[in-house]
Parts: sequence; structure tokens; C-alpha cells
Amino acid sequence: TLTPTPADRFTFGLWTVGWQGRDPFGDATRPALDPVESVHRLAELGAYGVTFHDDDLIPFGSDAGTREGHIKRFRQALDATGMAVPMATTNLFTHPVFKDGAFTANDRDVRRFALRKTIRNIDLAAELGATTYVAWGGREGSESGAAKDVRVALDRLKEAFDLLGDYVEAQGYDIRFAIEPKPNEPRGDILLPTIGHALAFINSLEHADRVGLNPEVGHEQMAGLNFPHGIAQALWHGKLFHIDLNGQSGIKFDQDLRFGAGDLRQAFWLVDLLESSDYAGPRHFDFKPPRTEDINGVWASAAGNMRNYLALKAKAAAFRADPAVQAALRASRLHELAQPTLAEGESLADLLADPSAFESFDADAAAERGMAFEALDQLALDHLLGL
Ligand code: 3MF
Ligand code: MG
Ligand code: MG
Ligand code: MG
Repeated sequence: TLTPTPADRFTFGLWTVGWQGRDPFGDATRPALDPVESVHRLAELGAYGVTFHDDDLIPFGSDAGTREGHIKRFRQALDATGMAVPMATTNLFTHPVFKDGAFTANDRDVRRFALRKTIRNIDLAAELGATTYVAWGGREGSESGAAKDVRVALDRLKEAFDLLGDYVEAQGYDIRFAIEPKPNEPRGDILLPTIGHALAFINSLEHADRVGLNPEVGHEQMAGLNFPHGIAQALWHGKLFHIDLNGQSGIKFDQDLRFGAGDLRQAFWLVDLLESSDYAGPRHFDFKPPRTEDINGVWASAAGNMRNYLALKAKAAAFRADPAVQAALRASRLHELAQPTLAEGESLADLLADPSAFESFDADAAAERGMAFEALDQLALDHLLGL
């Protein structure tokens, strides 16, 4: 079935359907959307929950009373619809104070403000039951060489995550952090530009177990990388804490198309991977309904994300169940990749003493074996095209 239900665990950022279409070249094309309305409309469409930046819910600079009012209305909408808030995050990029970054701004007072802003919203995230706190460092970067000492900036970034980890531990919150890599935009170059950079960085943190990734389809593809491969490696490290699903057509500006638009084949392999993995978290959409759309187009675009995910899930299941595919997988020797290179009980010394592994190995004969990958891939395309 292509009709989503909360059991599918689809979630949306308030900022996605709420995007007014303001871009670097043009003004907003849509009026502001009340978060309460978004919660109700997304629930009607079959979503499981919503996520938010502090400023999506409570305009920057609101006084305490106004803040409480916004939170109260939001809670009422959640209660009325049964929508969950599995993740929250901080806006550390819109206000001009963050023009040179937040946790890695050269200005120390800006860094201290960024930490306080984040911690305030972590408290709200915990109150609303979120278990993942995303950190996208969109302004952590530079446009020029000497402006940022990257090694020192990474010291400051580690300091920030260590302090945030100290805080959630001291509070006893059931919250893990998920770093969201992105190569560029809005900064010329952003720190932790890819999944791989972020994985390496996490290893140096005091609370490394509490920190994982929130990779976004389009962000890796903006760097020309294979997103399913990146997700597979994140899973392999046990670091896929959350995911941002959307669409992107190649190496260009951050398109944030609805999921399934853009690189459809990578979307297929991604769903195939996620659905066969132990990833149990939300399927979270971080997309932008194009600024050509009116409010009806916004909801059509939102619904399309879920429909495309469910369609690809069905296609991937049919692909894996197809006997022709199973035969093609054997012909491509995937089962052999799953066998350890040393036999059971064999030692490195045994390998070194095995003439069939080297002295009498016929490299030319082995090189003649076809891998039969094209037939396998054509079966995938046949399934995807519904042939
Ligand atoms: C920007 C993004 C961000 C992050 C968000 C944290 C505004 O390209 O992807 O969306 O996803 O800040 O979840
Ligand atoms: Mg993004
Ligand atoms: Mg994007
Ligand atoms: Mg994102």
C-alpha cells in the first residue's frame, strides 16, 4: 500500500512545509505557516511526527511569556493529533550573529551564546520526548584561507560537543546527538563536510557513544558521493542515529527536492538498504516544496515524499524476492564476499604457506571470470521501471 500510516515512522521538519520560498535571488512566495496547522495537516497525511529548530516554533528573541504560549499551542496540537517529536535541533545559522559560525565562531561571546541557545532548546526537546538532537553546523566554515584556523576550530567544535554531552548526562536525558555533515552552502566550505569527516571527528569526542550522524541525501550528493554507500558505512560503524531524506540532481546548489525526485536510482538503493538494516529510527524528510508551489502544492509535495518511499520499499522487496535476482546475486558471487578471506581455523601463517593462494594461483584465469553485474543491475532497473 502507498498510503502512509504512523507505523511507517515518517517525520517532517516544521521548516520544510513551512519554507516560504525565500532564496538568495527572490523573496518569499508563500505566507508563513502556523506550526499548529502543519502538525494537523501532516497528521492527516499519515505522518508519525514533526521535528523543529527552536526558532521554527518560537521566533528568535521572544520573551519568556510569549515562548511559553507558543510551546503550549504546539503541545495541544501534538496531543490532539498524537504526533510525536522524535528529534529537535537548534537554529545556529539564520540570525546575523552567526555569520561566522556558532560553536566555531572566532568571537568567543558568540560561541558562549550558541551553547546557551542550544542547551535551552535541549531542555525543551527532552520535555517533548525527543531522543535525538541534531547538530547541523551550517555556518561553521569559511570563504577564505586565513580566516579560519581549521585545527583550532575543530578544538572548539569538540569542546562544544563535550560540553553538550556533559549537560545531557548531568540532566539524565535520554538524548543522543546526530551531526549532520554538509560540504558547502551557506558557507563556501563547511567543517565536517561529509559522512566520513564526521565519523572520524566523533572518535575524538569525550561522549563518542552519544554522538552519531544525521546524513542528508542531497548533502552527500552535492559532493558527488554515493549516498547509499555513505549510509552503509554509517550503519557499519553503528552511527546512523537519524536521517534526512530528500532529492538532489547532481553536484549543484542544495535543491532539497522531495524524496524520490532527483537521483531515483540512489533513492531505490537507499530504501533497499534502510529496510534491510537494523535502523529503527524515523524516516525524516528534510525537503523544500519548490517556491513555484502554493499551499496546495506544499501538501502535494509533502505527500509525495511518503508515497515515493513506500513505492520504493515495495519495489525493493519485490527485487529481493525475485528468484531471477537471487540467481543473479549468486552469479555475481555476493555470497562469496560474505565469506571471511581466511577459512575457519586458518591462520595468517597458513595463508602464507598456501601455494594455491599465490605460487600456483592463476591470476590470468581468475581475471577471465565475468562478474555478471550488468545482468544483476538490469534486473534492478526492470523492477524499478515496473517491466
Ligand atoms: C540545511 C539542512 C538543515 C538541517 C537542520 C537540522 C535547515 O541544508 O539540512 O535544515 O537539516 O538544521 O536538522
Ligand atoms: Mg539540507
Ligand atoms: Mg539539502
Ligand atoms: Mg538536513
